[in-house]
Amino acid sequence: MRRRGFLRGLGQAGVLLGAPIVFERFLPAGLTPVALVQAAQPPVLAGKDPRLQVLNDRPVNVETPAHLLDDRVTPAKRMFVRNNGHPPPAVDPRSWTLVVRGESIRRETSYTLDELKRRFENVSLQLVIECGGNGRAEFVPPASGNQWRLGAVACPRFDGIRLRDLLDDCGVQDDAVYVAYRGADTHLSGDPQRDPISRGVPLAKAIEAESLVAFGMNGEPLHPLHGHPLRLAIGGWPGSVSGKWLNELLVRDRVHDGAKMGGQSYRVPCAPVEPGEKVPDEAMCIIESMPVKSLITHPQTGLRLPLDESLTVRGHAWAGDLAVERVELSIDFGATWRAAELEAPANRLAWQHFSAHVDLPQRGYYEIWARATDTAGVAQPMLLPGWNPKGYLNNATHRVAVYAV
Ligand SMILES: Nc1nc2c(c(=O)[nH]1)N[C@H]1C(S)=C(S)[C@@H](COP(=O)(O)O)O[C@H]1N2
Ligand SMILES: [Mo]
Repeated sequence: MRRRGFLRGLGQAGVLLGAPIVFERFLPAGLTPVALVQAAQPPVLAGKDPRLQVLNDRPVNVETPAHLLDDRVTPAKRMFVRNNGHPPPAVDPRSWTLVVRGESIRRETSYTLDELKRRFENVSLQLVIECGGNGRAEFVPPASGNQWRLGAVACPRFDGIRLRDLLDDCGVQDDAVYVAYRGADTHLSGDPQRDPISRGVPLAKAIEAESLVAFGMNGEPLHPLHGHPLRLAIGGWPGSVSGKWLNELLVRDRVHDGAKMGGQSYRVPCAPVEPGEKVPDEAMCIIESMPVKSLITHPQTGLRLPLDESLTVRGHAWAGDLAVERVELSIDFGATWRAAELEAPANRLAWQHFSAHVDLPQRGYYEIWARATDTAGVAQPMLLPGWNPKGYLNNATHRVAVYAV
């Protein structure tokens, strides 16, 4: 029943299948189109690499296997998708408006997309968007929610304007504390009064030069699943602050209290807890900067490599609001480490590429481990970081299996 509502009512089937269902009126109630039945074949998402892994189709949540994140700039077709509700049906960018309002705004103002593009300086920046729950699948005891493994992270180049230029245009009052978003997606319950998600960042983060209101990605309009025609792109913080299908900005005189700001959402215990412990809401703190992390994007785990062939290891590393100072690799389960070549980021809050040549001494099974250290001297943990009820912030070292044959 609910699935039928999802397919019929909200026109998402087109997005999922990549084509309208021509005889949709004859589709029996409750019958899922076979192309969407995971067991039969992976669902096809329009414009997406078919090798992405679908974790959930209601709402749509899709992750990218690590080896498909090898591009320096993540193409839209390989970017993970994290939806909390149902995306709006096809939108007309010409009639789209963004309203800026809230207790701490001087002049409530509405802009068309065209006005945003014409009136403010256009900038393009590569920014890391990583879901706060990336890596959740590894927590023990398990945490509920999408069982993301490694691939809820991407670093595309966003095209847009600076959020601060827009805020300046409306005038921010001295009592402003937080800048929050609302989007045009709808709550899973179908209740139009409820936002699927409405989060934000403190004013200081909102007015950083890298906090963007983006109308494009990699030189193209945003993909429908990534927020077309407008989204926030705020690097280094949990992806949930980068609101998609953006149609409202709220300049608040308090910490924003929208959907998924409170309770246990995107919050971790303010002080460490025992695995499995119940933590009261008052003892949970909002996640801000994401922790230092790295991902090996080549080779693909499980590689079988002739012993006489040299192995190139490649990947990316990022560190929330900070930069990455070094990346080290180990082929002996962490007994010894060797520095990899590490490049500077394309811009602040972009990920950094690393590479190294690795020689495997004899035939057999190896694991390549990667460990990044940020500019504050904090390194990734070898095993799981602090357990937390919702399974956020897993930045354990990435391990890739290689067989020398
Ligand atoms: N309007 C809206 N914005 C949203 C979301 C959403 O469900 N609705 N999901 C958020 C979360 S939790 C993440 S991790 C990022 C994911 O961005 P992507 O789907 O473009 O990869 O979008 C964020 N912005
Ligand atoms: Mo997320």
